[in-house]
Amino acid sequence: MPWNKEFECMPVEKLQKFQLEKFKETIEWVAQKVPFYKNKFKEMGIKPGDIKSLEDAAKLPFTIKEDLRDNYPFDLCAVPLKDVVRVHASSGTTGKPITGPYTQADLDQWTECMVRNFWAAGVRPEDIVQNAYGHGLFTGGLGFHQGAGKLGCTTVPTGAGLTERQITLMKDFGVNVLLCTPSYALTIAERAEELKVDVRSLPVRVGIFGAEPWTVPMRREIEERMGIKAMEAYGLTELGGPGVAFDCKEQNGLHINEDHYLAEIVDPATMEPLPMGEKGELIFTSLQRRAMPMIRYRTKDITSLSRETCSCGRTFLKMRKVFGRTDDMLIISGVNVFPSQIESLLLDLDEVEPQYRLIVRKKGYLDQLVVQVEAKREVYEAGKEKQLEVEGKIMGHIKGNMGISVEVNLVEPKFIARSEGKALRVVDERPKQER
Ligand code: DLL
Repeated sequence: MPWNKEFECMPVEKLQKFQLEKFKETIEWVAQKVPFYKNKFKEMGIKPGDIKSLEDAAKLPFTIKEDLRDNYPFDLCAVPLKDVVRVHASSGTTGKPITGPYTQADLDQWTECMVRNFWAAGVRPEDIVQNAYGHGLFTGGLGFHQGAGKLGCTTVPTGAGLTERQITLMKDFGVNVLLCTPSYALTIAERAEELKVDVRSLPVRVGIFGAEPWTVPMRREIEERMGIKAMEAYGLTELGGPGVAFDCKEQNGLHINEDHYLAEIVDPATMEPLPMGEKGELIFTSLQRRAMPMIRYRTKDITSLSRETCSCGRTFLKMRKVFGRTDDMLIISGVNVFPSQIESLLLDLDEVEPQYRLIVRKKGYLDQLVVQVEAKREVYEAGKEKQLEVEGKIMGHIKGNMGISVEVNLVEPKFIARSEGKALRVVDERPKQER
């Protein structure tokens, strides 16, 4: 069976018993093997034997990205390097990268999670899969590559970029499944339109997109333009990469691979656990990873969790689509603003392309948000008066829905650099010390 029905559909009580067993093993393992955790537990007066329930997670310290940076490259490793068979890394935008080492068992665990992701998205062994995630240190390329191979698909490892060649191969090979970031999917769709290739009439049927926040209207846009089902993948290097959570046919929340990851939601201001259903910061503890287990890792991703009976039969918790990252949150006129909110509003309007950037500037003491968005060709060519009218309409739409005043800067089609990986949505022009 390519998906793991035993675990994916396990009655919740039994699943939680399994989680507790693995949780205790992990705590014991890091307390013995990782000086960083050994010292932290000692400082807080925690002994592995104190962990008696899943709720006891709340007694444990959090792990943050800076801890990984401070312990770069391998000081959080729980195994000797001779037992590490692969290292991925994430570059980050500042400072040192963080590393993701794997034992062979970790790679097998990851591959299994990827197979679950593919299966739930409706991908089958006879499919031809084009993998346009970056191959290399980034976990997207190799993670999906392993899963597709294990499932028995025909894999085409194009990597990201060279968009025309992506389209040619998609057409020539009769590709059924496309893997890339949602923003790159949009780039591919747009380039195909320019080349007069009708992606909608090609055999490509499913996309599995992730690695960056994207809204439901963006999903619909991609589905419409490519004539595919746009499914989703979620994950992060610190926890092994994609495969942490995945979409099922409902496209209504991502199932978390709970036999491998214990999820919590906390209030990012107080760090107190929040009840099921409330929106906050997502925290994960890995349950079966050996090379670099993570205890209560702060993802900075904002979402909520729900335990519901899903029509797909899976009992795994669902996380809502990620709303944004705590570090992407802007405060404009005292209102918390996430780029995803602006994206949803822009996609409501027919006059603009789904290509935008948010520029944050300082005006006096206040932060000012400039929404730069591409006009549709016909709007742009209709002249200045029409452009001003559309800018006014966008301002009004944002003010009406979010209560904030923004400046709108309508730009010519193709003005904004196209993404091949994670799109750059926010450009912060404020002086560093004032952010
Ligand atoms: O982006 C792993 C990945 C590869 C996931 C391919 C899905 C597909 P990192 O580069 O370490 O790992 O970035 C992790 O990306 O904390 C989120 O902020 C964001 N992210 C990942 N998937 C999603 C998603 C990979 N589906 C960070 N929706 C995470 C929103 C996502 N944000």
